[in-house]
Amino acid sequence: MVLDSFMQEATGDPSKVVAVASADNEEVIEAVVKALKSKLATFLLYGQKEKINSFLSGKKLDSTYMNNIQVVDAESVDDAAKFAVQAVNEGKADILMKGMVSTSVILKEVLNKDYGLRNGRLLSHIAVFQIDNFERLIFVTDAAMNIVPDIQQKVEIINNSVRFVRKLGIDNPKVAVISAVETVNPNMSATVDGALLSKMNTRGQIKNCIVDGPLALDNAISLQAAKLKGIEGEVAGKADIIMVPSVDVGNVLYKSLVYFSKAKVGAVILGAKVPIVLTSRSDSTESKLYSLALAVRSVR
Ligand code: COD
Repeated sequence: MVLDSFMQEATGDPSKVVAVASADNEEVIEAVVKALKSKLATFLLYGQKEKINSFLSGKKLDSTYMNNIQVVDAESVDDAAKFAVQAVNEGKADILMKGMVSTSVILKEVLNKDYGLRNGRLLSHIAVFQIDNFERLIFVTDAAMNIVPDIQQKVEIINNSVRFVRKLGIDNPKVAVISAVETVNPNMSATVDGALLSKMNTRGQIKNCIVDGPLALDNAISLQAAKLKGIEGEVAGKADIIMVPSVDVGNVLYKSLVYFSKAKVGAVILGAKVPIVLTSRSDSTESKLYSLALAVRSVR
């Protein structure tokens, strides 16, 4: 399974509508245009209308594509985020995408009690990595939303990720709850949570997946490392989902994979009324497209 296969599955039927918060930026328009050309979705673009139109006119799109774009003027970045979230709430769009707006600004709009996109569940982030010379996709959660989740939030983060991964075709994903070590140390809360989550899974409190923890990253993803340490079980060395203890750990893992390993990545926020594409401003066009494809694929 590779990210391009999700891309292929998501293209060709542009029936889903994406509301983009703050689209007045060349890189964002670049991704939108590529998505339009591969018939991934149609777009509602919020931001400074003149700027958006001038970027679009530079792309010389014919009317077939222009008919699939609507530009809505928003004076400020905050307004663009608010209008895009409201559009989703009113059923005008199926997916929300972050443009040139900061993560916290868009997330605060998403969490707004009056017009936000809460669905009674915890919202959490998942990133899907395709890593050269590594045989399977690796899912990392939560690298962007929940700062230091407690045990109940970790249960919800696992549930969100399992629901998502199952939609992509992995029926019984292996979830590694990672920490710096693979033994329980009462002074390291991530190890204690790992053991609890693992037990909750064997007792049926977390379903549709196999959870093991605590595991260190090496023995979660490498069978050889797991064997060397004498760690057995269905997850050690074979993890699909890496659940990190905090946003700091997740963010460093995300950026290490992208910058050191040149991994390909797509990412979405789960648990809201609709999937939210929350790539960072520095992410490549390719990464924005993979994220859109994952979002489209998960609502089909
Ligand atoms: N899911 C559902 N509801 C939530 C969540 C969540 N993950 N987080 C908060 N809420 C609800 C709370 O229950 C409350 O009702 C309301 O939202 C406000 O909660 P606060 O006061 O904790 O939330 P904020 O607005 O101060 O912060 C929420 C953020 C998501 C902005 C905050 O958690 C954050 O800054 N996260 C990290 C974002 C980031 O910088 N990522 C790294 C780079 S990509």
